[in-house]
Amino acid sequence: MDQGPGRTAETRRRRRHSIRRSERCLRRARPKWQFPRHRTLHLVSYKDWNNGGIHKYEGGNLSRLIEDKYIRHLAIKPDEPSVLLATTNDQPFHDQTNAAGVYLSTDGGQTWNLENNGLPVLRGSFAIFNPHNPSELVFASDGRGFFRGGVGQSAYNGPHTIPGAIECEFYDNGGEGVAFNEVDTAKNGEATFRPADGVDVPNKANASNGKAVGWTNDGEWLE
Ligand SMILES: [Ca+2]
Ligand SMILES: [Ca+2]
Ligand SMILES: [Ca+2]
Repeated sequence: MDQGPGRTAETRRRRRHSIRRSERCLRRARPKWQFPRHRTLHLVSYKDWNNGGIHKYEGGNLSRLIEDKYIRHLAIKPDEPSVLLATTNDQPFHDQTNAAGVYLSTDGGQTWNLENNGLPVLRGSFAIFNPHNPSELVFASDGRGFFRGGVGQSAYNGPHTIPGAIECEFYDNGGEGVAFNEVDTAKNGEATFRPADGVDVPNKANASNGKAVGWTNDGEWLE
């Protein structure tokens, strides 16, 4: 049906307006996403026969942290980025799985240990740090349900040399009930220092390292 010259002109005007509006939106949405060279990225390469494992991209360089090609998932401890948790998986039709279980590194991926104690199956979809309690691990097995565990105790900012002075605020990694016990679970003092822990660490100009442990109550301890 002939819509007449007026309708056609109106249609063209609307189309031009629509195109201009789209262009304005695109200009606004033009990506400002840049890839800073100082950004650290971890990459999991699953079942890559030549390059399988976990790679780290940092400062423009790519390095492989571990070569197990059955690593399926990686988690980074939110409050301690040097603590890494890697889950392995393999097809369940194998009589004997090639998955090795769960790897844990506390030194940024330089060394790894298998932490499979208590796990009835080595295949897993993922293991993560509980966001509400980063010292607790949650393992999602492939076929046997979920399991909870804990990150072992390890030196914070260590290893430390003895004899020598060790700052109280450098108590061990491991969390509540493992490396320390806090009666007042709220965090007093410097909120950004080891923020996941309830240990109270005020900034003090006259304290060694500029920090101390304060607000101690009966029954509280740290290691
Ligand atoms: Ca506290
Ligand atoms: Ca101190
Ligand atoms: Ca306290």
